[in-house]
Amino acid sequence: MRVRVYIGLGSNLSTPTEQLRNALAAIAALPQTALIAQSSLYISDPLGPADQPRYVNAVAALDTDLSPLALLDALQTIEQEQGRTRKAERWGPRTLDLDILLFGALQVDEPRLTVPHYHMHARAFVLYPLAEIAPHLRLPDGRALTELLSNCPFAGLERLNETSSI
Ligand code: A4P
Ligand code: MG
Repeated sequence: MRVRVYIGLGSNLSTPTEQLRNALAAIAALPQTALIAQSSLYISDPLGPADQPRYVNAVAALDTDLSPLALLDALQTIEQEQGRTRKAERWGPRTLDLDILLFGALQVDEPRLTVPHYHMHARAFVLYPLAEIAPHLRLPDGRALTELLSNCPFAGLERLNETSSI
């Protein structure tokens, strides 16, 4: 059954805008999946260790027949293909991070997968791109995206135009 899914994309190494554009093309090519919408790219101040480059973030909407874990596997394969190496440091720099933000109205709490993504409700670099492509969205717990945005300043974000590259 087709489910509407939202993916958060992030990168702060190796030409992040290119990483995100390549990842969006790879997501669009996934089996049993259609890329429905993609937000603008945003530059954002790093959350976590401050001694790392600024991030580029975006959000994509997909419709998929894949199960949540099959989609996670597919996204992790894309991360690996784009040179991601997992390091011990939490929230450290990375070439590509693909997070499943929402999977329809599903709530998942498994060792490999927590959905909704645990910090999405408080992250400007997730909420503002999400609002661009799904302004009327509600989380599975009933909270409206507009309500989350009103508690989350746009500070530290910068929207890029389509041809910009960093
Ligand atoms: N996992 C559990 N739930 C999910 C989900 N909903 N989507 C598991 C994707 N993966 C999920 O992820 C660790 C494990 O989480 C995966 O193996 C998967 O089974 P990871 O990508 O290896 O680790 P991580 O991303 O370093 O850790 P974490 O805690 O997920 O970090 P976040 O929350 O992704 O934050 N600052 C800015 N400005 N922009 C950013 O994008 N990103 C981070 C990473 C830190 N600071 C940032 C940004
Ligand atoms: Mg992650």
